[in-house]
Amino acid sequence: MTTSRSTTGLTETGATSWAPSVATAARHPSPPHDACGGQLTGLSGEITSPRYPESYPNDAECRWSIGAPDGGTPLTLVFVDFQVEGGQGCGFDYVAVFDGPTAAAPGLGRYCGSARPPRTVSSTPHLLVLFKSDFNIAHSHQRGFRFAFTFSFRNFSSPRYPNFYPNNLQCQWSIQLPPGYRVRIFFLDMDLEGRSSLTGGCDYDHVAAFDGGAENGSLLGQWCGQDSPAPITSRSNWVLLMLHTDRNTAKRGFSIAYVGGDQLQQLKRHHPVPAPQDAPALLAHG
Ligand SMILES: [Ca+2]
Ligand SMILES: [Ca+2]
Repeated sequence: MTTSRSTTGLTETGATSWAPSVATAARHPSPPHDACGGQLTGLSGEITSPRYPESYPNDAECRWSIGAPDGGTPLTLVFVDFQVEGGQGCGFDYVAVFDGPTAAAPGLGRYCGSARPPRTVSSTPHLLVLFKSDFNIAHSHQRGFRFAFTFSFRNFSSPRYPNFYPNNLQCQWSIQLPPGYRVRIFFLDMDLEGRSSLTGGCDYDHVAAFDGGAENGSLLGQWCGQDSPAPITSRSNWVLLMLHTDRNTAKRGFSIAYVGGDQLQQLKRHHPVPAPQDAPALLAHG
């Protein structure tokens, strides 16, 4: 059986924006090098550790306090890349997340090493992300981290994820937002059958994203194996994601999160973004 639904995820009053949340970050007074941290008041944005993806400095202490200026709904935090010096109890370098505007709030987790922290949802409209590094780095290169925050993440994954996906799939997910919005997609996990050794291409299993909501739209990218693409942003308000699998060799699949961004890049109002009514459409042919 075949079903097809489109998701209209955001309303016009739920304006989100990429640039303002970063542009309005007020930096703490800090040493001349590697300023970090700040008050983030946008509805969504992305942050990286100092010097990312080069090694972060020693003796760093960064505090990102994230929250909508007039309250709102819980925040979601997603780490899209993570590599911080590990150690027993994360005693050397670490990232800690607190469920409120300061480090006095309850801790939600303390992370180090190269395992990406889990998706975090606050119970208040505020989160504090604290990063500390000690006086040295045990191993040569630690690239640090990149995380995204928003009030409106949606996510989905391949069929049966994280178990092996079925063979002979032709799945599509249609992400449609109101006119004027763009779709920002974060790849949280990807494990598909690898490239062809003959052609070097994603000939067997692959996921592809098309701008414009149709297969004849412009290709935003095509991935396979253990690719870990940087986040992508559409030019239109409609993205079609397709998963193709061939007749043998299955893997874990993929997990993706997305959010809508306002093309005008102006944050006029600060309403929280209501959750979409429907999950993305899944079109699977057995
Ligand atoms: Ca260190
Ligand atoms: Ca396959």
